[in-house]
Amino acid sequence: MPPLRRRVDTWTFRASLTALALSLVVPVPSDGDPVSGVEGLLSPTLRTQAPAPGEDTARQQRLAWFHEAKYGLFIHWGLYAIPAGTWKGQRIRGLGEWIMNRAKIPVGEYEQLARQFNPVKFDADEWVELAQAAGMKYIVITSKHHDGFALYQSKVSTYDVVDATPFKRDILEELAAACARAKMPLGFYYSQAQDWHDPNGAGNDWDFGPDDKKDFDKYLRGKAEPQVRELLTGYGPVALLWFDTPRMMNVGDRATRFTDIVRELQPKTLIDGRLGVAGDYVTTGDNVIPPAVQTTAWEVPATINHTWGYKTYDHDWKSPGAILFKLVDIVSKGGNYLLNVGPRADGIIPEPSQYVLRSAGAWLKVNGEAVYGAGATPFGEELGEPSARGAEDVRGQPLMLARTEWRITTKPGKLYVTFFAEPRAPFELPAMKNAVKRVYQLADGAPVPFKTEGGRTVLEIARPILDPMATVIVVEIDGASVVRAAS
Ligand code: JFZ
Repeated sequence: MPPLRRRVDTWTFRASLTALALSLVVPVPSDGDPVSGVEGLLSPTLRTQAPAPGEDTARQQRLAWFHEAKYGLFIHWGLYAIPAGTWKGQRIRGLGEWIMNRAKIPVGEYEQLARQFNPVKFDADEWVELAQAAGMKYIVITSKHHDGFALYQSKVSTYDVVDATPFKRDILEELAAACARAKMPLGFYYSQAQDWHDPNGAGNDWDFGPDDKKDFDKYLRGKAEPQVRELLTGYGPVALLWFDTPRMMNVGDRATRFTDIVRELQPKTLIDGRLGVAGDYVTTGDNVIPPAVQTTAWEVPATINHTWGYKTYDHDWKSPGAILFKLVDIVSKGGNYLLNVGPRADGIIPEPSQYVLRSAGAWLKVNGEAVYGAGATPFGEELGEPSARGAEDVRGQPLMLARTEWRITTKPGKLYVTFFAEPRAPFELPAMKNAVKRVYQLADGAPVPFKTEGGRTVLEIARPILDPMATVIVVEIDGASVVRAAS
């Protein structure tokens, strides 16, 4: 594996701080228009009430596989992969999958793309193989994005891959079969509110006028709800439904109608945090990693470059080391990482994103024990510290400065200390009451000498450090979990 150095993205941290600080007090825009600066806000559902007590146990059971999985593959694919960021010779700013909206492309023109959609190189088994090689434990694909085009055969609309394209193959059916063969949980992204193709769907004001003049429930009942039923009845077990941008969903029972459909048809299916009512877990803002441990289940949807849908000219890929730092950072705070690829119009996942995913996957093959099913840090000092000058952010919250040298993840009786840079020697763990039984390098089992000084465990980590990208040291302790001691 090439020892590419991680790049520390301080913007992520600052945005995430704001997100967490704000999430419970500040009204969040009803929509996540990703190009207008709302990145950094948690999805609105974090502000909604806690579920009923009985509901909580059912939810915990549904979430068991999700907590074990930790790392998933997001796939944004649709007609937008054809223009891939350029319309009539103009590069269109913003996200690739938003091109219809950003360029105000009339429905009649955009839907012509369907006639060109012929991804002859699409091979569902190859996509699943990539996810496996990447060490990812679930897949979520766009079944219908905001543009309204479905990647499967729908009976309530002909604007889908089987009825409207020369390809005529049901992509979700093929992917579901490949996932079933590989025992890979599969979930579907579904844009429940925005549908720029339907006259009554939210979001398309250039063809259909303002949203508040539309018969939005006609769209929900005529297209969105039946399509979600189709997804839950035609493709085997659905691991989760990933709703998004809940515009106009907080009226009456609009959001709970979807919850009811999901619970009725597949009670084990997870619901993400962007339906419009609380789902099974919290979805953070895109690419936003919270600054501290979160106790509710949560997931970060994230990009490797800066777009979800493929754009020919976005080459700013994060390195494997940057991805691994984010993954371990997220796991050490109790979350999941849903990392995106945007396949090209021919069905091939861009080579640079494959390289990043496979490289990180090679590391996970050796060090995955520190990630899968692992719990959050019992400490927190390693995550960051408040600015020494007492500075505050724009919202009056203490300004936190991220630390990025190491992270801790946990399993009963074990601490996994992952170093992203060679630590100072000797390295001191934060004080704890537990006795330390054994310390070793995860990758090769080599013992790490240690001693205890005034309640603090001091590790003598070999130099140069085993893997300069990320080295995991396992600390076996007495007792299942850390009992903190005054430092
Ligand atoms: C949404 C979509 O609009 C986008 O195309 C993509 O599918 C992404 C995963 O989700 O964009 C959002 C939604 C919510 C936030 C930001 C971007 N948010 O809450 O910060």
